[in-house]
Amino acid sequence: MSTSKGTALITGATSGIGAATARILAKNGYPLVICGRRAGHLDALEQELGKSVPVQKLVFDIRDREAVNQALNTLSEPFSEIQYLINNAGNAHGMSSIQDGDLDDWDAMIDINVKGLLYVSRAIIPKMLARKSGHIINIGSIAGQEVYPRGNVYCASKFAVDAISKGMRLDLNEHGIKVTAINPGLVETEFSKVRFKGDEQRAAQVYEGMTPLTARDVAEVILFAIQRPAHVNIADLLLLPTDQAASGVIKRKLI
Ligand code: NDP
Ligand code: 8X3
Repeated sequence: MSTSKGTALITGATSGIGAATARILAKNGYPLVICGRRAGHLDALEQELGKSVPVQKLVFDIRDREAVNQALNTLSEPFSEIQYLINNAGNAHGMSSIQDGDLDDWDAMIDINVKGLLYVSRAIIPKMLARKSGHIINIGSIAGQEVYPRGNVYCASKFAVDAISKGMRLDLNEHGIKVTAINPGLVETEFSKVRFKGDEQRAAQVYEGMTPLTARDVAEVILFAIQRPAHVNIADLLLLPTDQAASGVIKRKLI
């Protein structure tokens, strides 16, 4: 199985936006490194996509710095030269007023959404620098552009992703590496189930009476960013459902 396309590494490929991105990139001939904690989900995705493109799966918790380095250092040809790094892994944990916040939830959001993204990036960037080529795509959020009630620490983690994307773009500019920030509004994935700790009813309320983005909608934009010519960089993009104008401004049909 040969392909002339660069390899893409996707964190959080076991569900939602990451899995949809893996599928669309495989369809377009990109070799893949798919990452996440749920080994069974990665096995199934590897089975599905491995028929079209070379696929390597890596099981690690992005919070664990040693595990990140160990996993990324095991990569061998054709997976060792990552051309596209898609920093997607992340979640919200809980939704409480700041005075009621759960410290474990806060740790999870900062450790996964911010520090995990940094650990993976720090491991991959040196090889991009050596080649003077690469493209980093960070999945931020509308929550990184505006703070909403009880979004506090999740919003802070996504504001951090926004700052990291901007910082990466400045520092990597002279090395010919592109940095893209894609900031979606409401996307129906496992996100709300994780945020509300498995409470499916509460999760469903988030999308009630409106049409959210699908993971595939976001994946299509990621593919579009990747497919731009070498001289074009989609730097920063806010992608909203038509029914959403701002975090708290959502057109809902009365049911
Ligand atoms: P999902 O819950 O469907 O996917 C989250 C992914 O992150 C999973 O693959 C999960 O894999 C991975 N992940 C979570 N924690 C860890 C960890 N500790 N180590 C490794 N991987 C981890 O949600 P989405 O697809 O919606 O979320 C993807 C990104 O999009 C996130 O960064 C999110 O903040 C962002 N986003 C989502 C929006 C939405 O409305 N859904 C809107 C804007 C941005 P596993 O559990 O197997 O480890
Ligand atoms: C996810 C979108 O509005 O639930 O980042 O925070 S939101």
